[in-house]
Formats: sequence, structure tokens, C-alpha cells
Amino acid sequence: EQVEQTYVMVKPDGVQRGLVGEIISRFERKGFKLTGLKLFQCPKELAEEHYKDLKAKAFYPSLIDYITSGPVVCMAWEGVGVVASARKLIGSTDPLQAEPGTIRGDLAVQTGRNVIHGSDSPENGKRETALWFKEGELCEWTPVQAPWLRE
Ligand code: DAT
Ligand code: MG
Repeated sequence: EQVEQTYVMVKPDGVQRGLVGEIISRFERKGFKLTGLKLFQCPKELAEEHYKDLKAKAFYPSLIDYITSGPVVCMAWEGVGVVASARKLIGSTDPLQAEPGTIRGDLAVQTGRNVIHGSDSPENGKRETALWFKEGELCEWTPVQAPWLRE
């Protein structure tokens, strides 16, 4: 079983709406390991690099405006299966299609204000974690609960 990394980010609407604790709590309770966490005002260049695959989309300019419109909360989470599991906790891109019980299903109503980002593959998990966190901002540590989460 491969330990993966994923990059999860509370978007500016989630911060403005006071959902940071609620969102972090869902990942914490699941049992993944937090390895990086910061409140951060994203520069335009970084938003453009993060979403470079969407550059051709009509919504791209408003997406960049949205992500840079206020502070975000950047998180790195680690664990076996964390990438796909985080996507499940997050729910579908369109919050109206997202299942109840997911973050977007419970806490959002529109794709353009869907409160959270999560990497879509282990490769992108590594790429995005390295993009948003500098060396020295990530912590290697062993949670005391580790033996109670995995046999
Ligand atoms: P996800 O964030 O679920 O991985 P994505 O990678 O396809 O979704 O798109 C990145 C973000 O771009 C998404 O969270 C919100 C925005 N977006 C995607 N499709 C959109 C659309 N049709 N209209 C407006 N914004 C959209
Ligand atoms: Mg995506």
C-alpha cells in the first residue's frame, strides 16, 4: 500500500464563510495525517500555474479572480488512499450534484463557489503540494493515534 499526498485548499468563500474549522475537522476525524497548513493570500501567477490545464475554459478568468479574491487555507494531507478518499469527502465539482454528507453537498450551492479544492491524482497531489508549500513548511511526524487507525 502506497502512502500518497494530496493538496487540499479551503477557497476564499470557505474562509469568508467561517467554514475552515468544519472542513479541517472532517479530514482530521477521517484519520489522515496533516503535514502542512497555512492561511495564504494566493498571488495571481500561482493561481494561474495551479489551474493551467483550465486556461482555455470560458470560466478561467473568473476562476482566477475567485481564488485570488481573499486568503485561502492550504493543507497537505498524507495517507494510504488519501487522494481518492479526499475527493469523496469533498464531493462533485457542482455542489448541486454533490451528495449530502460531502463537503460541497453540505456546504455549497454553486460550482463557482464550491469552497474547496482537492488534487485529482497522486501525481497532482505531489505536484500541487510542492507548488503551494515551500521546503520547511511541511512536517514529518508520527501521530500517536497511528496504531489505532491502521493495523
Ligand atoms: P474540481 O475542483 O472538482 O477538481 P475541476 O478541476 O474540473 O473541478 O475544475 C476546477 C475548478 O474550476 C472547480 O472547482 C470550479 C471551477 N469550474 C469547473 N468547471 C466549471 C464550470 N463549468 N463553471 C464554472 N466554474 C467551473
Ligand atoms: Mg480539479
